Amino acid sequence: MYSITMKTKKILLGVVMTVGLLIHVSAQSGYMPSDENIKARGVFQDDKFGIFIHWGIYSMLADGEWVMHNRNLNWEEYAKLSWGFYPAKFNAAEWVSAIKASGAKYITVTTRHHDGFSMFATKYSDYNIVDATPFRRDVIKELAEECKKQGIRLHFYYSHLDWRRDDYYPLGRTGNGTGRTTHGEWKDYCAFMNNQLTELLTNYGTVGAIWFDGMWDKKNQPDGMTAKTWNLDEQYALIHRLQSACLIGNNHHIKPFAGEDIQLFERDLPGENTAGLSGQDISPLPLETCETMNGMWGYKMTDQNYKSTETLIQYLVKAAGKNANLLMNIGPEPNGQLPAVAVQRLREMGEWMKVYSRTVQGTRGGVVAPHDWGVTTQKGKILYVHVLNLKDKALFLPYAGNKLKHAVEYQSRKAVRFMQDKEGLLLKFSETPSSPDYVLELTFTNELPER
Ligand code: JFZ
Repeated sequence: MYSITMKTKKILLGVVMTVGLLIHVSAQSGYMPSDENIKARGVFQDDKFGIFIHWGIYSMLADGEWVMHNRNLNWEEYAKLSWGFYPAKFNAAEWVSAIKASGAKYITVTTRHHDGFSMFATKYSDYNIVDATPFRRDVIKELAEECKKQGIRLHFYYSHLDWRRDDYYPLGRTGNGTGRTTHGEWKDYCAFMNNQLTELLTNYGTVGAIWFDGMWDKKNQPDGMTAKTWNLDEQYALIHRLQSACLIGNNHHIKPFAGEDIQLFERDLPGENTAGLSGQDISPLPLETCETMNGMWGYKMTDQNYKSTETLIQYLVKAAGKNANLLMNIGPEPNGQLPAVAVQRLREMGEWMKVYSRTVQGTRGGVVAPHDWGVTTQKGKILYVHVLNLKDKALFLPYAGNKLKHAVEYQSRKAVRFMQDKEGLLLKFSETPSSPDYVLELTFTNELPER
């Protein structure tokens, strides 16, 4: 009798310990986003448009943010760049107002990229903008204060991958030629990241999102893409504990892990994969795709191949039609200025947004699926039809079951003739649709369903 009880107790204890361990190990596995987090996801989707900033000491070499890896630069030699980094023309107020003028609602800035240099004041490494440059200013702090002042949200890019530290070990596919001869412990690297994330989520006010990147570096290792290897459960739980509304996104190019609040795509709209980086399935999380204005993320002197304002507007509209945000990148110059062409693009996008922002921001992907001719967005009973590419003076929309009350050209408010039957709607235009985006506003009798 006694031995059975003991045995039962032991089993019970074992079960309790296992459950405890499971809960501990996978802290974010049963992740239930807080009410504030859910609300922040809605705000994020309403924002629709953000500006990505890739800036670091690599900008001085003017060959993109991958220069350390691409040219196998020795980590000790590369570090000497920092003592020449004096971005005399950096002015957070100018950045934020130029960005705001575009209609973008948030900025995602690189706090630490793969080269391992921290662009903020950190106690956990001397290799940072305050301790290792003559500039000695915490540009992330200045940006955070200015964003708050001008009412624009701030997101932090944070690299999981490091080409410099020796506790980033075992190495992955990149950064093998930066001259590391010693190696430390992976667990120390994980602790280092969490310490820095704690600083970023404690010292800079409200952080809209943490944008992780670099896990893909260990794709070649059997466990290289697991939450366990990267300590994601603890890391994500820490972030949500510090700021529960902070959205976590990770540019790992695979299905989101538990604890992530948004799903990221790179250089392609969700569902497209022309760049070969975005083959992942679309999850129910809010979506964001990032794209460069020219061809590179970090400043590259020889890359002046900027996309036209028309292309950028159409890209934003297409993202909105696919229910995704667009994060459009700028690589500031070594002196701290945004490239003049980028500022001009921002201004021109802003001109368009002054008129059309309501057909994009605050909307969701429309009930009529994206097509070659364009996309739709919607809010309540209103469907915005964005005709991006059509030579005809008429357009058929395969949507029935909701009576159309009236249709107008968005800007001129001129009525658009239409016919509706059980197969859908035929819209007839008085002119051929104009570029970059001929927008129609359709008001229905009932709320539009989600696509
Ligand atoms: C990543 C970064 O490496 C890049 O520097 C930039 O920050 C961009 C937004 O995100 O881009 C990638 C991601 C994955 C691969 C290459 C570049 N990959 O899998 O080889």
